[in-house]
Amino acid sequence: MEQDHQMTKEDFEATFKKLPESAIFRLPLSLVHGVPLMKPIADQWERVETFQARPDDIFIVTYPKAGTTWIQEIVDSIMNDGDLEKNMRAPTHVRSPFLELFPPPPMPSGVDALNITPSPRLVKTHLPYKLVPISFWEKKCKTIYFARNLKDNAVSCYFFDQMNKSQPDPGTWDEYVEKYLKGEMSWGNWFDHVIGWWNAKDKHDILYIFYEDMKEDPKREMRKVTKFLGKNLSEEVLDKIFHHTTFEAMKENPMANYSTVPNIVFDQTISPFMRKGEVGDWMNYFTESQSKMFDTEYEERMKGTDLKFRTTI
Ligand code: PPS
Repeated sequence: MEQDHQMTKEDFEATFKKLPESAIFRLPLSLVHGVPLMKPIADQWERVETFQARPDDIFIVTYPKAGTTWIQEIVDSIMNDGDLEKNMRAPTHVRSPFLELFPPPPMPSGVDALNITPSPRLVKTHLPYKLVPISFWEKKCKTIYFARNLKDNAVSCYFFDQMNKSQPDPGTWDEYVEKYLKGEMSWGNWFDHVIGWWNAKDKHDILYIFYEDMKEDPKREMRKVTKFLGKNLSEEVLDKIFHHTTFEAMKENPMANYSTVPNIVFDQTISPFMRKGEVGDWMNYFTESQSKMFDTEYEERMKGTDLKFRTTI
């Protein structure tokens, strides 16, 4: 079903072109309860905080660049019982609106888009556990947390921040790794995020899964998601979903590759949204000393948790 809040790429572009670049692009981040967020989110925080969940909402939660779009496509496919025509109804951000996003009007905010999305809604958020609207838990919504290892996550963020003008300028890779480890990033520190959600997983209806596991054996992980969502799909349907959600298929799919976002915002000539989709790409960018610095911080920060990540498969 087409949804009312779908705007064309041209509408998007026209809106951005009307505004001075300095008012919308490369803005510094603002703190919300100690977490750095994009300024428009901080300015309209009350709208996020008071967001009303519905009991059949499915929350898809990630740290940025952990593979959100991938798990969104998988969840939508499962919810459509493998009827992939339905996945082609609209781009990812319309099928699964981004709760805390506030693009310049008249583009709808995530909250406005969600308010007119029919149930069951697939709600995307990058919020750390401590910032989640209370209504999430009051309504006992099912939540899928998709996590990716620190090093690949950092590389993916670096390339994204170069092409995505709504984020602060990433600077050089050497500058970026320092900032990344300190958590001076949109949505804050990677450790706080992955550990916060890990600790929450037994208190709520949360399925915590990993990018690396999904790469290793997609159908095994998709079966976990299917079961968690209370669905029962045949192997044949799972096969279809597997083929539909490979990196190669999604890179070519205009409803999944963000080609509907104008270049003025996502300049995919700098770096494509579907960049590499691999585990271990970090080895192409980290120097030995940067890798050691990350390993040291990882050991320190992960002490006392049984949460484990793999940086290779
Ligand atoms: S965002 O902007 O936070 O929503 O971005 P997000 O979707 O979380 O992350 C984008 C990265 O996920 C990779 N990706 C995939 N990997 C494997 N298989 C599939 N199907 C897939 N779809 C997206 C995408 O390539 C980005 O990772 P990098 O490492 O940059 O390639």
